[in-house]
Amino acid sequence: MPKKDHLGWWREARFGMFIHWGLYAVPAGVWKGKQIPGIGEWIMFRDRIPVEEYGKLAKKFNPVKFNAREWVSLAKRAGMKYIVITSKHHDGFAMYDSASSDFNIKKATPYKKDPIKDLAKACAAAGVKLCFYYSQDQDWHEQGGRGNTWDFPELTKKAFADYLENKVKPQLTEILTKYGPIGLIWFDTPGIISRKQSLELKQLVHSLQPDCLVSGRVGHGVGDYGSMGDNMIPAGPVNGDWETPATMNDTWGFKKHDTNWKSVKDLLVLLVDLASKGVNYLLNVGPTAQGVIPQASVGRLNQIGEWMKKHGEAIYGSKPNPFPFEFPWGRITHNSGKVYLLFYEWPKKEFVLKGLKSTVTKAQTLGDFKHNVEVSQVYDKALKENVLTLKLPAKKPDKLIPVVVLEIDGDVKVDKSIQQQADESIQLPAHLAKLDNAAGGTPMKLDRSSILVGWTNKKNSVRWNFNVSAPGKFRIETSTAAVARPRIWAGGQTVELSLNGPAVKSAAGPTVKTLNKKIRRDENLDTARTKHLPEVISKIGPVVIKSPGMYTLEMKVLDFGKKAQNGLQLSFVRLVRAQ
Ligand code: H79
Repeated sequence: MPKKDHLGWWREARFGMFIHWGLYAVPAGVWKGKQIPGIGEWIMFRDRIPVEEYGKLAKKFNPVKFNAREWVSLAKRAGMKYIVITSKHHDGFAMYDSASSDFNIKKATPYKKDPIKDLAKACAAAGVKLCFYYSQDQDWHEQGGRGNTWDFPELTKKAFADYLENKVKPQLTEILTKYGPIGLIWFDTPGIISRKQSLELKQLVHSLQPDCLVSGRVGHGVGDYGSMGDNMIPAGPVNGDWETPATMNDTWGFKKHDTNWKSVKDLLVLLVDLASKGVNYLLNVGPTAQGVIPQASVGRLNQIGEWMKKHGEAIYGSKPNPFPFEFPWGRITHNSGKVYLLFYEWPKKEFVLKGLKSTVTKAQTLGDFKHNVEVSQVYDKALKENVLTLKLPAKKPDKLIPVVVLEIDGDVKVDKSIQQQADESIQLPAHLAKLDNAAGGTPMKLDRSSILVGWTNKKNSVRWNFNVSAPGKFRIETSTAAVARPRIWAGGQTVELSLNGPAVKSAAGPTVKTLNKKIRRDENLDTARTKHLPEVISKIGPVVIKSPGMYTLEMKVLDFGKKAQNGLQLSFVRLVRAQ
């Protein structure tokens, strides 16, 4: 077993480079003149390419432009602390010199060299942790591996066990003994592997390199840390150690026609959002068959690196958002004695944060120009709120995500109750709802990405208590999610929202307001978080809140509709100021 603090470097790192490099970079998304939809490294599977035909790609794989030092220095410049490269993907091809399978880069390609050897050397020299992706369950090249049903229609448990013994374990032994210390093994897509077999692989890794971590996808929850789904950005806080693997466009392996690159701002938003939840960001590049990382990726990583150089202290080794909810203006991380405000939008002059109980002794912008920021802190007795006000310079201190660091006395203390935000919106995330599983049976629960799932019974309901300081007219918005496969959003439920307020002595009107609404696609939630796993906003209301005080919003489902196989999957509800 790894030592107690074996996750130390990984928690500190927060940001790593994923490299998907293999034979699939040769067709690069095109097979026999046709563009093949989906992720590039799945081309063999999507087009049911026979093993023999796919194997011929090796003859065309000659990455003469590969330069290990350039790749590693790019990762380092971007602020990435570890590199995870595909040692063998689902296609079964070893990207290193493997003694246990001839289907490898050294033996089968005109390149005739082992690029991993160079990469290991360059990583060691640069102080970047080298890590390996290894597909342990799917192997489309082997009779005993899972996935290839066109060459091998039948897969028995016995054949799979033989494949583990004859290919997986020997290859793991190779990659853990030939290249020096390895940071982690990134297993993927456990499918038919048994719990016992997952444990065997984990034990093998630890027996060869006790400090090498094992990714959650080794299967059966036995990994050293958790792995979110591909491109899954949680909607709220998560418990424990997690990592999200993510793409810069819509593929992992190189595809020449995929130019759907995320903006640098969106990539940074994802890094910041994940850091504020304590989740590592493993951002992918897909080099070409010549060994070149696409310029679109290089340019973006260089810009991310510029930002990291100036603002890295808000990311590396940071602790997550101390508040249990998110803010519309940006994200928060913290560290001993310091709270970092990372702004998606730079406020106009004045910025108000409610609920910070710690005393702020100093505030300053990070970056090239360190402005001292004027701070005022008051406790509003009537509204029972801590109010922090910052006078910010008019000029944005960074064009992408400016950061203000607050120095505080001791550990950060916050009011965890839901407050109306400075923009007068009220954020009611699913993870802060009180769940009433009145129906019994399988309860509603939060999935690993903090989305409420399993709401399939009309007897169940959810509710939030929150404090309103600035009453008025509000629109209610629900964001419903597609988290299960197929990843299509399914609405059509009819919900009832009841807003219960305090007893009002004046003639302020009714204190209970009920609204019904069919959940429909009023608008896609257009955020960096929801690019791959869509969410849909449905607008309800308006509703008028006449006086300040504590309110309860209760949500029920009157009808689940016809399309919603998974019931209603809720990300959040919010009240937004309506004119
Ligand atoms: O290595 C990357 C992916 O190849 C791997 N995980 C990341 C890190 C991965 N393995 N499986 N999946 C992702 C799920 C893939 C699902 C799909 Fe498809 C592949 C959707 C489209 C192509 C399978 C084939 C389902 C539909 C067609």
